[in-house]
Amino acid sequence: MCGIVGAVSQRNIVPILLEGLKRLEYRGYDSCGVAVHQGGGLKRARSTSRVAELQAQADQDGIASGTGIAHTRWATHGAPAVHNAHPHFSAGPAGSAEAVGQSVGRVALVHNGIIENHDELRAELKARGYQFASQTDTEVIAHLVDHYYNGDLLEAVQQALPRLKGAYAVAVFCRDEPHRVVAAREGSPLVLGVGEGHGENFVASDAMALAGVTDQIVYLEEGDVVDLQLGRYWISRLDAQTGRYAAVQRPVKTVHAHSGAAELGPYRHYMQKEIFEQPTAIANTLEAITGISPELFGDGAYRVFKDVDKVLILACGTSYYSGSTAKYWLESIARIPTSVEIASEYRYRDSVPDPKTLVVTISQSGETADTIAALKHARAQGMPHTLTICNVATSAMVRECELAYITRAGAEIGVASTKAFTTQLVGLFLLTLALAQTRGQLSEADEAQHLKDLRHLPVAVQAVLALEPQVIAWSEEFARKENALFLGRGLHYPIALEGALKLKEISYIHAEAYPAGELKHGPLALVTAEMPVVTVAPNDALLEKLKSNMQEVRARGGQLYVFADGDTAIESEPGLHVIRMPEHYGALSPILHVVPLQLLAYHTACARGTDVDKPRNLAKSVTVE
Ligand code: HGA
Repeated sequence: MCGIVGAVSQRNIVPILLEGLKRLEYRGYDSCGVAVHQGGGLKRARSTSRVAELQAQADQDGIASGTGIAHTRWATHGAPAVHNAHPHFSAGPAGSAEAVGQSVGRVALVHNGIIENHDELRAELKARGYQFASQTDTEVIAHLVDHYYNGDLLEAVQQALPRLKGAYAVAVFCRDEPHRVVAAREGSPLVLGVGEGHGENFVASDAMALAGVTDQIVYLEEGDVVDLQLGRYWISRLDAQTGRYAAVQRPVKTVHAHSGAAELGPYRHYMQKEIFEQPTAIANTLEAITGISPELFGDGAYRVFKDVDKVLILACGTSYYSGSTAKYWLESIARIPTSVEIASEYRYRDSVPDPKTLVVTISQSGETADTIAALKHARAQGMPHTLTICNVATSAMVRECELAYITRAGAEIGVASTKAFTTQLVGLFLLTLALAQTRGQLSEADEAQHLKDLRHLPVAVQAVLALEPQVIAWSEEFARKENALFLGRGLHYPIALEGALKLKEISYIHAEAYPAGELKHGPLALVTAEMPVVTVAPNDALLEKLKSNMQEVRARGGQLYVFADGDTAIESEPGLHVIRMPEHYGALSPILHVVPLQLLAYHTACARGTDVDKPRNLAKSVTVE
C-alpha cells in the first residue's frame, strides 16, 4: 500500500527518503515519486517502475535538498501512470500569479487514503480556475491547500483538512517556505520521527521507513496535524468546542523498528522463506507461555473475560480465515457463542450490538483500514471490550484495543500471508483456552495436554514441511489448470478457504473452497476430469462423511488431491492422489493442514512464473478502505 516519507533537514535528505521508500517497497506499489524544495521552487521525479529506477532518475536530474517528500502509490483512483504518481503539485488558478504550470508548482503533496468527496471538490476547484493534471482524488488536496495558502502552510493545511471527507495521511511542502513540511492524518497511519542531528525531523507512514535514521517516534493520533521545521516540530488538532486548532502533546517513544530488509538466505522468495520460518515463528509466539491465564492478553483481561458472554471476531482476508477457524475452537472448547464477520461488511450493516461481547480484531500489520474502522464501529455501537491478535506491537490496532496478544511471526514481506496466519491461530487458540478457563470449561488435565500439544507444534510443523518434494510434484500438474476446488469440513473448512485464497492470490488460478457436504448442493456441477479437487482430510469425527463426499467427486471423474492424516485409511488409486500427513493432531490440526496448502500455492505459482512476493494488483498492509 502507499508509503509516505517526508523530511526537513540541514543536509540532503533525498537518500533517506528513497531508502525509506525501499523499506516500504515490500507492501506492493505501482508507481513512486519524490519531490524536493530546490533552487527556489519544486522539483520532482516520478516513475511507474521500482524505487531503484526512481533513484537513478533523481540522481540524473540532480535532485537534492534538505526538504522533501516521497511516496509509493498503490492506485485507487486513476490508473498506475506517471501523471497519477505522487507527489502532486498545485499550480494556482489559471490567470493568477501562481499559474506557473506543472514544472514550477507551488504546493507539493503526497497522500495515502481515499478522498470520498473528490468529485465535488474537483468541480469547485475547476470553477476557481485550477487545472487538473491527474485522475487521482489526491490532486484535489494539493489544489485546496494552494487555494487556502496565504503565506503560512500550516494555516492553509488546517483550513483545507476539514473540507475533506474520507481517509488520509498527507505530507505537504510549499515553494514559499523552504524549510517546512506539514503532515496530517485521519484514518491512515502516520508517525513523526524526531531527528537526532542536522535539525532534522521526519514523517513516515511506518516507523520502519525511518529505521537507522531515528528511533525517536511519535505515533500521531487521528486528527493530528504536525508542523515540521528545522530543529522543532509542533502538533495540533481541531478543538471541536472552539472550532480552532490547539497544540497537543504526544509521547516520544523509542522504537527499534526492524528495517524490513530481511535476507532471503537460501530461499527463492520471501514467501518460501516465511513458510519455512513457521516452526520458529510459532515457537517465538509461544516463548513466554508457562501456563494459561487471561493476563496473557493484558492487565485487566480476567475482569473483561468474566464480563463477556459472546465473541465477535472482525477481520479481512487471511485473518478472516484464522478467525473462522477460531470460531470452532471457541464454541467447542470455551463454549462461548462466537460470530465472525468480514470487517468491511460489518461496519456498514445494521447489527444488534451487545455490550457483553468481546470484540476481537485480527490483523497482521495492525493497520488494516477496514478492520480498524470495524473496531471503531463496534465500540461506537456500545461494545467496549476489545482485544486484538496482531503481529505489530506498535500498530494502531494494538493502541486502539483494550487487550492484545502480539504474535511473534517477525516481519512478513511476502504479500500472501503465511507465518502471520499460523501464529494468529496460535494466539487465537490461547485465547480460547484463557476464555475456557475463565468460564470454568478447562480442567487442569486439559490445560496441561493443550500446552503439551502447543509446545510440540513447531516440531510437528517441521515434519509437514518435509513433505515439500511431494507437493512440488503435484504443483506441476496444478500449474496447467485454470480452476481448482478445495474441500474441508468443520474446523478444516476455513483451512480449505485459506488454501484456495493462497492459490488465487499468487498463481492466479481460479480456486473456490466449499464445506465438503455442500458440494452436492451446487459446485458438483463443475467437477470434470479437468477439475483438481484438493481435499483436507484429517482423521477427525467427520472423516467418514468426508470420504463419502470424495466418492461423489470420484464418481463424476474428478481428480482428488488429498492431504490425509497418517492414521486415516485413505490410499492412492487412479484419480485419487494422497499425500500422507503426520498422525492426527487434534484441535491444533488446522495449523498443520494449512502448511502443505501454502506450499502447493507457492510451487504452483513458481511453475507458472508469477511474481510470487508481489502478486499483481495486491498490496501488503491494506491501509485504504
Ligand atoms: N487515492 C490515492 C492514494 C491511494 C492509496 O493510498 N493507496 O494505498 C491514489 O489513488 O493515488
